[in-house]
Order: sequence, then structure tokens, then C-alpha cells
Amino acid sequence: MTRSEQFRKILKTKGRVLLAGAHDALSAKLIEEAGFDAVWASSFGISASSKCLPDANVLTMTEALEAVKGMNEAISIPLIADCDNGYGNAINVIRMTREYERAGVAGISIEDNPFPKKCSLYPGERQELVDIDEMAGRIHAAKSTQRTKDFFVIARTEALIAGLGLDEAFARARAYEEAGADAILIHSRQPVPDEIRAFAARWKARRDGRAVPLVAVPTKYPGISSKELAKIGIPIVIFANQALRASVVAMKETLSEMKRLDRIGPVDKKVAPLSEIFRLVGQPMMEENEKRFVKNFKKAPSAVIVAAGFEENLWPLNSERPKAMLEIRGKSILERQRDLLRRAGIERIAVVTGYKREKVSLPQVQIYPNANYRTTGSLHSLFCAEEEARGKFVFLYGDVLFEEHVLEKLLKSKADVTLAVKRPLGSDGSKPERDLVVLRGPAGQEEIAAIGHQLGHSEANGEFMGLALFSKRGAQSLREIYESLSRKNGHSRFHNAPNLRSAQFTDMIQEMLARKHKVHAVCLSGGWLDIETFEDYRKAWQEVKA
Ligand code: SPV
Ligand code: MG
Repeated sequence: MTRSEQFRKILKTKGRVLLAGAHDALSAKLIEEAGFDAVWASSFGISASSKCLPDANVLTMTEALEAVKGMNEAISIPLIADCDNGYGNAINVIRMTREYERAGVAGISIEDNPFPKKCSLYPGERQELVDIDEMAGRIHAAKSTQRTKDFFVIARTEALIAGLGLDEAFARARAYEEAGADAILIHSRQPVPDEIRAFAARWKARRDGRAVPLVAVPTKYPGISSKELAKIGIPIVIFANQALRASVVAMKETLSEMKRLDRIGPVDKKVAPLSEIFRLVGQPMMEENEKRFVKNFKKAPSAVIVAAGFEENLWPLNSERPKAMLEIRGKSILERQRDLLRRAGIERIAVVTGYKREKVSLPQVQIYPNANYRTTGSLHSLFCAEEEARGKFVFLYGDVLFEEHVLEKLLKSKADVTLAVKRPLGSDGSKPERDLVVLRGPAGQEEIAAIGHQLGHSEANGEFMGLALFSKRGAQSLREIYESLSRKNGHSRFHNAPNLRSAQFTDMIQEMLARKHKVHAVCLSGGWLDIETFEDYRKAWQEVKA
């Protein structure tokens, strides 16, 4: 339904319409939330708030239209635009009507002031109105210009304001109605609604066919309710400028208090919380859209660092902090990882935390807690940050230190799943490597044939470095497999793990291999360290540059 259809529907079904005047998009939104039927885009309000200028045709039509567009886009209730005198004669009205209708507003209001006008409420003598035919011509022009049938055109007469009396007001209203107006705004600045009441009574008493509805702006006779106005025959009522005036009071009070106390504290509790402004301007929706349209389309992958677990063999080195926060020459492992990832253009970095998670505070990373880190494995941790694994992403263990070229080489891979592998295997044999792999294929095109600690030193020819890259498709396969496994055999044995929850990332790679997914390898001979023992930690101190 268009806004003009909405407006007519409210008038028809409810029998009356109550509008409040907006001065900008935010106030229009507040008017909608307060439950008003429609918004009045007030020329008084727009002039004051957008340019701090008098309401006297000082703003151009396009300036006013800009403000109105902002309001109309911020709301979903109908809006009637106060178009002053139409910015000139019927020729100006033609273009104006076209522009406002195109902007999607429900309707416009045009008054019989000459150009330039002055706000009806300003003190002093009233200027003369334009000739009755001239104004009828403006209305006729607007109605002939509109393309949609429901576009609502209000003709406003200032005859009572100008002191021309009831007869003149009535004659004008009749002529404008004849010219096609959908409603007549009868404006008055008397402190009581007497002349309005008299006008409405006479309008109602007409015996010459159906009279169009009347509109009133009771700024100067504020004692009467809109319901009472409806009762006396004025079903459309505009509370035109109270929101603007309320904001002036509130701003003045707050500003003077802050200035006086030289601090924000005392006013902070009285003003709208930031979260309320965030909500009003649609910040939560923006976050959603960002997830949908920005992040997923970004070329740079994201990174998920799994750093939730507790490892006994490092005790008491890790008694105060998780392993990833262990410092090596003034920088934690995690900081080193973050800095290298960012240098490689990866800005979206997620860290899955568990043990001593309160100790992981690092700017520019997103924290995903794994509350069940004691009973779950690295695969479960990875899926705690599942939303980061929807596009291309890098997987990392939180205990690996690597040089820039390792990441560079991994990121060059075009395959769906790629693991960084150290080859050849360390010859010392002193350290029981965790994630051995069997590689096959020619150099430069190696694939993983098998992975896991079930492999013996004699059959394995490489070691997984704890870094992997998934393309968008690879990530999708990973998620699909995990989902189907979670649904089915969550409790039965899963490769080297007693069940899916306690499984490691490498168990999932085994599963992918079992399902005939190709898992590629980029092979490196060094530039990498993982911290599993005191000895590793000592070595890191020796090898890593400050
Ligand atoms: C406005 O709000 O701009 C109006 C109503 O036109 S009044 O200020 O009463 O003229
Ligand atoms: Mg106005």
C-alpha cells in the first residue's frame, strides 16, 4: 500500500487522523513510535532545525524536499509535507508536486500566502493573501500533476489569520475544494477555537454535496483535543511544533548543566542512553547487513584461532593465563599471531577462549567463548566461532608461532582445504609430534593421504603445523559435514577421539579424507614453532626476535 493509500485508509476507517510535526528524520521516527497516525513535515520545524532560519520561504524547495525525504525514508507511516505557498505560482507548484510525489510522501499542503510568505504565527500585521483564483490555480495545478490517484493535496487558507473574516475564509475554502483539493486546512491564531468552530459548523451545514474534510493546527488554542476537534467537524489535526520546542528545552537544560558542572556525569542518566540512539537509527540492522553483504564478500579471509584448552604439561607456566597469552620477548603468542594476520590483510580475527578466558583481552580480535573447554576438543572450539567460518578462513592453533612467509604461502593456495605442513619431519625424534601426516604427490602439489597421532614416525613424512586455509567452498563442506555428524553419531567414536565433542581438528581432516575430499598441503621446511613443552617455550625465547 502506498503512503497516500495508507493516509486515506486511516481517515476512512478511523474517521480521523492525528499528525505531529517533525523537524527532521529522527523526530519523524519518534512521532511514529509515539503512535501518531502520520507525520507533518513542518516548514517551521525544518527551517529552524536544519538551517536555524525563520519560516519565511528562506529555504529553497529543494532544501525542504531534502529534509522531507529524510523523514519519509525513516518512517513507515504516511507523511504530509508542508509545502508553504508552493514556492511561487502554479508553475512552481507543478514541479514541486512532481518532486514530492516522486519522493513517496502521502500528500502535500499548499497555502494561499504570496511568495515569499511569513509563518502564520509570527507577531505583527498579516500580509495580504494571493488572489483566490491564483490559489485555486495552484491547487488545480497540483491535482492535475499528480500521477497516483490517492496523492493527497491539502489547500490551506490563511483568511482567518489575515483577519479577512469567516465569509472570505468560506469562499476561499469552497473555491479550493472546487479546484480539486482533498481537504481544507483552516488556520487560526485566536487563543480559543471559536472561529474554527464557527467555520466547521458552516462547512458541515452545507447543502451542496459532499464537503471535503477539514484540517486544523491548534497551536494557538491548545486546550482542545483532537477528539473534540473531530466532534465539531475537523477530523484531521496537526500538533505542529511541540516536538521541536520540547527538544529545545531539553537541549538547553542539559547544555547549561554540563557547562555549569564542567562534567557529563550528572546529565548522563537523564539523557537517552546511547543504545537507544543506536536502536533508533537502525544500527542493529546495519550489523546484520554487514554480516550478510560486507564480510562475506570481502576478499580477505577471516581467521579463527583456537585457544581454549588447558595443558597440564606447561604447568605452572600457564597458571595465570592461557597458553596463547604466554609472553615471548614482550609479546604474547596471540599478539604475534594477530599482528602477522593483520599484516597479511586479515582483519577479521576470532579467538575461541576457554581456560582463563578473562585473561585474553586483545584489541582488534573477536572473542568467542567455549564454556565447555574442559570436555571438548579443538573441533568443538572451532565451531564456537562458526559464523566466522562461513567464508574463506584461516584456521590456527593458539600455540603456534610462525614467520610471515608461512602464512603468505598458505594464503596463496587455491584449493578448498589446505594444511601447512612441515617437511621433512624433524630428525631428532625427541619430541612426540602431535599431528603427523602422510603426504603423497609430487613436490609443490602434495596432498594429505593420512593425518593423526595414530601414524608412526616411520610411515609419516610431515607434520601439520596447526595452520590451515579453507576456501568458501571448503568452509561450506566443513560445516555441512560437522552438522550432519552432530545430528547423527555425536556420541560414538570419531577417529582418534572418543566422541565428536572431544574431537580434534585433525579428526575432522581424517573424516574429510574418508569422504574423499581432497586436502592439499603447502610444505615448508621451517619458520614455525609450536609451544607444547617447557623446552619449546625456551626455544621460542631463543629464536624469536623481540
Ligand atoms: C508549520 O508547522 O510549518 C505550519 C503550521 O505551517 S504553523 O506554524 O502554525 O503555520
Ligand atoms: Mg509551515
